[in-house]
Amino acid sequence: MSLNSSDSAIYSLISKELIRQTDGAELIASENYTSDSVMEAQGSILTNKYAEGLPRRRYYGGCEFVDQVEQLAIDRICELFGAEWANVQPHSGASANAAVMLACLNAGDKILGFDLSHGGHLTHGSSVNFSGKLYNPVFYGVSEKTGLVDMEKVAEVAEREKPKMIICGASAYARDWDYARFREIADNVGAILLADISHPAGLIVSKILADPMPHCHVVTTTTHKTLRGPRGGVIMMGQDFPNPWGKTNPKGVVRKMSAILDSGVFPGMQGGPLEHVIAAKAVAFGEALKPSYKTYCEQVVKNAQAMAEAFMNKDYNLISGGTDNHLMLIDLRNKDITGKQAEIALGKAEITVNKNMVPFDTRSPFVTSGMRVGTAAVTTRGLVESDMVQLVEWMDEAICNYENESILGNIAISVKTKMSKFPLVS
Ligand code: DSN
Repeated sequence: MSLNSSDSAIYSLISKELIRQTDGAELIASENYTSDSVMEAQGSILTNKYAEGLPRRRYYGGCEFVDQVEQLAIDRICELFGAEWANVQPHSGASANAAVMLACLNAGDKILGFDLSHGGHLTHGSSVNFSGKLYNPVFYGVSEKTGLVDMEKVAEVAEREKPKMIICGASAYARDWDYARFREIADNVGAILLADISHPAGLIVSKILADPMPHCHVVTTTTHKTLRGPRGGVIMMGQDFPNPWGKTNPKGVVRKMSAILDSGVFPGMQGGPLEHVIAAKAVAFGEALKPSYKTYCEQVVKNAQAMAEAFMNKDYNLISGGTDNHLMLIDLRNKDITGKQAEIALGKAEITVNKNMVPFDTRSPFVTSGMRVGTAAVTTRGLVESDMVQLVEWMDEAICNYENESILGNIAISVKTKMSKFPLVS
């Protein structure tokens, strides 16, 4: 029976969301549009299957096909990143980080992460998150002057605090990372180095940004941002290695890090893996292995740079003065508008962004002084540099007239007309 016949309420809401996604310009930096093939895999009968364990080592029968699905996902992500090992079961980036921390840390251990209010992520030690409640977080941030991660500060805090884990990576940072320097700092204090590359993952595999694999002990990512797959997470290692704590298995053999991380995911953090999502991940990884994906990622960055320049030409203050990746963080304080007001006004103009704290922000996370904008999704729709300039024109008009419903309505019509020329999925 079709969904429309069996549950018209949900069918109707999905239809409305389809129209919302089709009509608007999606500039939330962490979102993207998957292909029809990814959605077909995710919407498949694999959702019916329990498969606790790993390929060929399950706690349930009937896993012969999901074993092959999961192995393909593992093989493809390893090929994509040049990784020796991967676990594709984490349900999200947050779950991936939780599993790594569970595997590598004890409650109360110190972790050093990028401050959430400077662009970091909740799971890198925020006091309202498991990572800040179970572990003992200390932070580094950006320099107020340059907006760049202050590597001197990273080294200084690491030396002073001797964390067990150092986390590099962010949710709202427009620049590349010096993974080699982070590793040096981690080695100096005997810390495990975790890179969370959820945002720039696609740009890393496309060799546009620096590669964390040779430098970081463990790498996590989501699969749905620049990677353009289904919502989910992955854990990887460039090279598997014996655990530094000398943990042994029941036979007295020192366990590999891969075994410890695998058990951090299951049974540590999760139960049955979502094999339908893992199938969709495999499809997305297959797509990312094609040359056309690299072309897409190159366009994402060209679009971000065109958009950054257009904003700066209109006197917008971009943290760090530009972007190396797919996103920019904009301090709106010189425009006399809060992040919250900008998000609402742009929403009325059919342009979706998120309000975001900026470094040294004095407003709360519910109000904020900034907004974060990204180009991954609109690039999937087919927009190019000249379209970015047009979008900035409209965003600026909306921000300057954020209380004028009629102007916002007119911009919405222009945005819809434009976006109607760019089909949603392929
Ligand atoms: N919510 C994601 C983002 O927007 O970056 C991170 O979890």
